[in-house]
Amino acid sequence: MTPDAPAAPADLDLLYRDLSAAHLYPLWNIGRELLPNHPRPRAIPWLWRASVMYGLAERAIRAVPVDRGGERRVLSLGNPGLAGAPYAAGTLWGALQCLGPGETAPAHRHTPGAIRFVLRGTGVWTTVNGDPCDMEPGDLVLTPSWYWHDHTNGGDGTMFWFDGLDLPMVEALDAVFYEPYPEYSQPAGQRGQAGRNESERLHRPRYADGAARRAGPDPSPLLVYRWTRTSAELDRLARARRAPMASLEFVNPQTGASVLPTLSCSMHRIAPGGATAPVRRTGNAIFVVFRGAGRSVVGGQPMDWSEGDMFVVPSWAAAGHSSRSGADLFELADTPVLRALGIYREEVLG
Ligand code: GTQ
Ligand code: FE2
Repeated sequence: MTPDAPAAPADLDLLYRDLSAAHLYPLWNIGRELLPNHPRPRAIPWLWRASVMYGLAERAIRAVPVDRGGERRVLSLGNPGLAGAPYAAGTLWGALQCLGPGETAPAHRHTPGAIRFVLRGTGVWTTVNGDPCDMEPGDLVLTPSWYWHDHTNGGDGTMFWFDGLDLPMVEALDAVFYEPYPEYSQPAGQRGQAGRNESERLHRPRYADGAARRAGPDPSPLLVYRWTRTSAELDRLARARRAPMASLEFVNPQTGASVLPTLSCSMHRIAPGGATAPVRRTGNAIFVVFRGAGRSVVGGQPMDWSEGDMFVVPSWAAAGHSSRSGADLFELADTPVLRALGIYREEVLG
């Protein structure tokens, strides 16, 4: 087709005015930001220090009770690139949750799925769809989408753990549902009694060497992965590989897929003196330092971290990790979604 002569500027102005009034946008004026050559997440690489977070959490314990309405004493990681949204990255919620002795956070359920990675303290259990799961440092506890859950501190000290949720993702899909449990909490009995930690009686933990290659629609039927097993598996992988970093993914024991349809959980053990090649991947990730100290370079930005710190690796930002003394890092990512949609990519650099 031969194009007509270009329109006069006045005609164009009129066209744009009328398009705008009709709520239509000409793509040719929107430009390339709609389809950049590679992902350009608004979230930036960022680190939250334990030395800052724990002090504030202790103050929150003294100042704010846990009950219906607030539901949880949670400090959410807010990425400075996200204009005040309480999200660690565009797709991920990350937070530090704490519960004082004798406190119970009320039971509820929601379509966003959640994971807990335990950091400090003892004596808390999370009851997941009627199954009280005891929590100890290094344990991973799952609360899949629409499962009832409440947290009880039956011990005499404060307990802290990392929460990860797919909340921003489910919100972007306009699929958030929420419901309070009809009672304040689910029946759970006391610690040490029978009828608790049932999922562990029925299923054995399973780990993928490196990363799960598959996503699946079903959450893992095993609700708790214990640190002693995870750590032993990391030792085994470290001995077999002799790489700067041993990595495993917690997987569904029945299918080998990531633990939740939307979220993957991994553990990395950096060998003393180890330094990994930078890698970039599609999808966002939150890292939680469980043990040790070290440095990560994320999108060219060096971040020195130590125990309890949390940091974000936004999609497609290259990340390399190193540690002089050795370190254990927990990682939460949205990889299963990218894999399920056929848009996962990764690239090793350097
Ligand atoms: O523990 O149920 O960090 O519902 C955010 C929302 C934790 C929880 C969070 C939640 C929870
Ligand atoms: Fe919840």
